[in-house]
Amino acid sequence: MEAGAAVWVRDKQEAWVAGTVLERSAAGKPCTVKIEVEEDVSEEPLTFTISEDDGCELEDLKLANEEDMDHVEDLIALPHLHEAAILHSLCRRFDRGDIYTFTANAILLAVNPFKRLPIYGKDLLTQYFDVGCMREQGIEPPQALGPHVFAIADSAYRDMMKGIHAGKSAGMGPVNQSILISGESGAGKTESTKFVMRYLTTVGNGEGGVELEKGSIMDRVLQSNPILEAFGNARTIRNDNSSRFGKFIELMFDKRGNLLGAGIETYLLEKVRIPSQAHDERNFHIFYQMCKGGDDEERERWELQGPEEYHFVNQGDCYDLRQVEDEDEFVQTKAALTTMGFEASSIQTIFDIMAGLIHLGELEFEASEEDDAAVLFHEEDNEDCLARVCRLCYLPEDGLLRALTSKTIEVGPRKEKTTIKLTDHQAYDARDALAKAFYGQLFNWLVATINSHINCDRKEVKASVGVLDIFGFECFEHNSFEQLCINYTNETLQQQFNQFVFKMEQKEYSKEGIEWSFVEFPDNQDCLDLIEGKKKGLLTMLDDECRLGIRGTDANYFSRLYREHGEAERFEADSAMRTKLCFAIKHYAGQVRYNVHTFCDKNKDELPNESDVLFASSTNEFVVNLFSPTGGKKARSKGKRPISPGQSSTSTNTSKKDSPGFAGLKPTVGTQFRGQLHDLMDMIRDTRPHYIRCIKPNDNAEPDEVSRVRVMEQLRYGGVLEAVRVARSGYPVRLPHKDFYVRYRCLISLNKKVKKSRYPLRLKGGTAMAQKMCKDLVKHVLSPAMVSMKNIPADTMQFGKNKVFLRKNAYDFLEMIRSRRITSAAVTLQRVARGFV
Ligand code: AD9
Ligand code: MG
Repeated sequence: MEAGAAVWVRDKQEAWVAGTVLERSAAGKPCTVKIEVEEDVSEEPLTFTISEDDGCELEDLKLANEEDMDHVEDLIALPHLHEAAILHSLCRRFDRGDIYTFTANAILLAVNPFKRLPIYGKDLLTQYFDVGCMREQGIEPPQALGPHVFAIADSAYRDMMKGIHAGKSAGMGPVNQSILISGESGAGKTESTKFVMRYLTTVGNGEGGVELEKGSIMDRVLQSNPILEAFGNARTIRNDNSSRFGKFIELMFDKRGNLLGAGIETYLLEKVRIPSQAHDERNFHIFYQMCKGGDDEERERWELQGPEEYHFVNQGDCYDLRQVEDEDEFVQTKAALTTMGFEASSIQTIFDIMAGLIHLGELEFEASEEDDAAVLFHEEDNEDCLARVCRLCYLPEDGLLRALTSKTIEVGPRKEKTTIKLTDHQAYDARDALAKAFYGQLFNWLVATINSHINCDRKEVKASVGVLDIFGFECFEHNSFEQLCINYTNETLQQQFNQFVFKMEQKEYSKEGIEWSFVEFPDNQDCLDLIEGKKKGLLTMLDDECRLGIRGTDANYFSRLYREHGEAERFEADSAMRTKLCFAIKHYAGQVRYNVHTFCDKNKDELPNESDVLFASSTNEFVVNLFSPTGGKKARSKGKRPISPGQSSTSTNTSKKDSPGFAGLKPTVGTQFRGQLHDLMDMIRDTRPHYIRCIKPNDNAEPDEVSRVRVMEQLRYGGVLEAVRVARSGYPVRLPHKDFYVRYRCLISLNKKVKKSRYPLRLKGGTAMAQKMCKDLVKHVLSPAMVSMKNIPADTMQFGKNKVFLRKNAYDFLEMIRSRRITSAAVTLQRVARGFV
């Protein structure tokens, strides 16, 4: 390292700080570095020793890039590529308002600005589309547009269109695309999803331009967002608008790229939020919207006052959101339901039931003096309340009271049915379970109905773009079964990313015999095995415990877990944790401590067993259908959908692969969820993935504030550095030899000296022959053109056993000149046809 060289020095508070080498050093000799603390005030110079082998790649000291390189739009272009350089680049760009940065075009890093930026308007959207069109036609756009969420949506759309035009056999990769959005809670996944959807619905609007007609399929697809957010999002301490369910939206297009419709699959709604919320958190938005936003008539009908009054919505002691007013949101929710095509009577029933659930939380019980059985507390008040709940939920009063205070069990060898009374504690549990089940079924029905309104005829569909917005990684002070499932999802997604970016690349290169230096990547397979392993995974062991019925307990489960996994690398449970029935998992994104209390109940997710009879006796057909075994089917009748709405949430669906948790009984939540996740991953495997990795710059949701340590953590556990390395050293495009030859043979005229007859239209012979012809074509035509026209070196293409591997720049160049060639040939043909030539 030369004296005066700019460097980065590892730092606890700032992650990396800038410094300058004071004295020239040689390998093995000490190197003195002066750190630039604010305003160039220097502390004591720090001394580093550089060993023979390390060169400048010391653990705590890295060479900095020149200043003008800090703003690169694609991290691949960073000359010195390490964590410090990536972090610095992202932070400098963020300071300038450039929140988006590419990694090899296929991964977009998005740093949440926590403020509205003027970068999502119609004009800019159109510009991204126009630039995409120009590039497709081989025209260099007059102005370059930077990395953007619209750019990644555009490239997914264009890859899909290329696939449609080329057909599957042409080796262009899968036709269907997916955009996988990941990041911590509050990092910006849902916002990004909405921008992607806006882009795709707009460009899929055919002749219609950027204005979406009210009630059109595009408009309806977009209106699914406010509905799902009202019923499925809530304020948490991490995010005011936190998604409490995961979703995969598949947008379907015809052969011309027009949007035909969409299908939505949802995952694991956090129903436990209905009866209880942590401090500073809220229940689902819809309850506050109704309490605050209903007009006089509605409030009278619902008998609702402010949300402070009700147990189910006041436990977090938090009633407002920082950036939006619930009253305004309610107007939007209602408008969205109408645009979507929900009938007025259904909308009224949904809101009635919501209000009924709020009142259900007010029902209180006490132990009767005679036999300790649960009876209504303060009978008069609670009888009014019971009547109110029953009016709004369309349930018979005696039936509801019976379902909350008694249960039927089978006794004796003949399994005779007998009814026993519940204690007051059990009555409260029954109340809460009923509220969760009601809400969960209603959410399922909403998703199913939305699906039926945005559905399309599958016969017309040529390809799709799927967008995945899953709940972000979570680590609270108290983490339960929900967090385990959420973090399990994120592990699965991270593994998909690893598999695509690292494992598959490396496998493919060695299979094809491509020269390539291998990159280490953070593998999380062992963590997934711990959670979902078939025999002894956490979820399987939980199912085993639940199978024991009342003999299965959380404490037993914990003991078995500890016996089985106590020594596992990813598992931890020291004695202090064990006394509290806690264990920790070392996730890819950090260690999370879970408490197994309530795991069994949550996994079983049982309804009070009187409730079947209760719901069947409802005076309202809607409620009866909601809980009938075929509930939600009505919404399905409109046509075929790729995703069945019955599968749209936790409680109704089973995977095609996994057998139910217990033979003959309702599958457990864990089993269903694992099945759903596996199905999702199977589906994604058949697509070409595009990634958006959202980054949260600080934990306070503050604009213009960056915690470098937090950003670095997210870069590190997301494997961003390794992904950049792989992308830079890798060959993202690969075409089978024959396809490569057929595709680029049209460029032989670039070299006038080459005899056309040497390159026949069709290739005869086997793979070896095809490889030889491709090598010839590259050597004599393509490489010389690349070098002379764009200064692209020849090693940007390599020949594998079956395929030609291309770096991104080589591929872009070839595509550009090929498009030009095809366009000019078409013009000549037209001129000939019109008699001009
Ligand atoms: V969670 O896992 O559902 O809890 P998300 O979905 O990752 O989380 P979300 O998209 O809801 O986070 O973003 C959190 C908040 O950040 C939003 O409510 C906005 O206030 C803010 N945000 C995110 N992205 C942008 C953006 N591109 N521009 C402006 C943004 N604000
Ligand atoms: Mg979200």
